[in-house]
Amino acid sequence: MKLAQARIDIYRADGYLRIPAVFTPEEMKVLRADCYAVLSPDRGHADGNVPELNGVATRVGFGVDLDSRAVAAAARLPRILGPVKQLLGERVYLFQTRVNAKMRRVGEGYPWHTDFANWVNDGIRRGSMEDMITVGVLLTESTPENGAMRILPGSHRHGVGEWFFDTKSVGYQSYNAPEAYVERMISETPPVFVEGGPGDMVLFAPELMHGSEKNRSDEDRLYLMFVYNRSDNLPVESEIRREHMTPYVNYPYRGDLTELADDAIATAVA
Ligand SMILES: O=C(O)CCC(=O)C(=O)O
Repeated sequence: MKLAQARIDIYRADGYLRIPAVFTPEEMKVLRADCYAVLSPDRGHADGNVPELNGVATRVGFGVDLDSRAVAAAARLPRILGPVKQLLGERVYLFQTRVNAKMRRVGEGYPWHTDFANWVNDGIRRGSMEDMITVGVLLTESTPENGAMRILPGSHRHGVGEWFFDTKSVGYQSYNAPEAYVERMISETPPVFVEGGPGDMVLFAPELMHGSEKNRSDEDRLYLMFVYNRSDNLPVESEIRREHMTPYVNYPYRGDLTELADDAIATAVA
């Protein structure tokens, strides 16, 4: 798949782009089942999972593709890699795969931040929208009540923004935006919820401000996230400034990605 110029223009102006109905219901069934399995302590790479601060559920499962052939295939589908290569260039690798789980009633939120404030501290030097991109696949409904991601459209134009080293909010080391900066940014651009249903996709830039509230509903909310980076923008080991609870935050394989066939999820599980 290739993005039409009008969609590229929206992405560049707003720092994000929603694309509805990218996956079929059958594909979603497979991906969702695999992602739930990854969130359980029985997964192959159980050291990829990070718990909620309250300890009652898994918050994020990293390295999802290591335990799911369907997810590994999804990350290489032309529907995703086509647009990613249009925006970043031909040589890209997977920087990170993760499931952001927000379990019913217990899944906590995320303070406002830009992802690149975190990744620059993981040794990545360049985080513009031409260098990196996150592709989020909605595995469930995403609503304000169940903790849909909120973003500030256009905020990527401020670059990585202000940040502080936060060891408290979420239970692991992260870099979040100071309150006064968030207030200033919100007064400039009102937040927008990333609402949608299973199979929808959202692309967003590393310098886009975003965050979310806890899940107050009786339904789980799950996103499957793929982060792509240009192959000439690898992390610089000597510039890593935070420690992780799991080895799979900076994805361990760095080979250039090539597209599979469009039915690769079905063939991965056949
Ligand atoms: O999953 C969410 O609600 C927010 C995700 C987020 O902020 C992130 O993964 O950087």
